[in-house]
Amino acid sequence: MSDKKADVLVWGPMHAALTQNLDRDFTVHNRWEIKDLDAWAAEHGDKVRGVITSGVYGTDNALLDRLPNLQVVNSFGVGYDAVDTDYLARRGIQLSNTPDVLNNAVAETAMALMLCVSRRISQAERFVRAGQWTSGKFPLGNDLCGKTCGIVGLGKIGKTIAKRAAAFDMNIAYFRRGAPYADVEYTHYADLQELARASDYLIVIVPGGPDTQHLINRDVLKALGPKSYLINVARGSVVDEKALVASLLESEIAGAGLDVFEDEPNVPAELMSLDSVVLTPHIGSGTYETRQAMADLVFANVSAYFADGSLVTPVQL
Ligand code: 8YV
Repeated sequence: MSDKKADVLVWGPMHAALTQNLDRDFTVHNRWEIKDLDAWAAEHGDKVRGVITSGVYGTDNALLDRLPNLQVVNSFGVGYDAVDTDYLARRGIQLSNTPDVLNNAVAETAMALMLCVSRRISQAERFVRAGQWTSGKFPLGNDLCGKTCGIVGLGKIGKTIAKRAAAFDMNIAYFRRGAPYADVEYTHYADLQELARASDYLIVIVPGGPDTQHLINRDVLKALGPKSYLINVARGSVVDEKALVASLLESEIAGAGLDVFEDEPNVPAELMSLDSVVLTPHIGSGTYETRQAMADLVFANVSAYFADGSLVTPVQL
């Protein structure tokens, strides 16, 4: 099985450490540098045994069809909704992701957005930079302390957020269809609108994909209410962005902190114009430490696969 110089296709530019390791140990084809993919596939497609991609790049079945000997896809990121897992399963292709190593960074991003919207940090900075402090007062914000943090998706990242929010003396509640989790004492809601109604901050951290498409719709936003905030650190697809824009324009909710969008990197112009919204460019896992750990974990998966056919963090397809 050991095949250190196996041909791998890298979908898009990657973390420098990962690029260096791949270049050293594998025969790398960089998809974004290939001028004529059709001609490339005709010449090299049958040699490629691995694909390295990310949660953002995903894959495309038409190109994977041209790789008849593909065995494994290694993805940089915990979410893999941009990869067609049914297609991989049908072809017996394995998949790995990078769980756990980014829990802290994404949870910190959620806390940052929650603090930013509640204390109007971005708006306050714009105020100072525009020289407005000398001629006016800045509006007050809200405490997090004593408020309810509603978590939609109490998985590993959701639990990490819960711990941090609890340290800010917030009440923690979560949505889960059916029974509550046995291992947590947070308040459980089996109904999403009820959780929204009870929440001052509704944090979205469920996986993307068809099961959660537009889970946060206009009704959920209306239930959240005019004094409460939406925070999305999951996937843009989970929130109906048109409904969110309408809710914000109608002041049905107080504001939103958004790290992800339906059509990244395009952000609706209406969101850009609202002071009640904080916008970040999908930086949830974007710290030096976490991206290094993700790069190392992707490489550990690629190396293990081509050494003995195993994966360190396989996705069950
Ligand atoms: C991206 C993410 O994958 O882990 C995820 O699911 O969304 C992010 O960590 C990463 O930014 C891709 O470069």
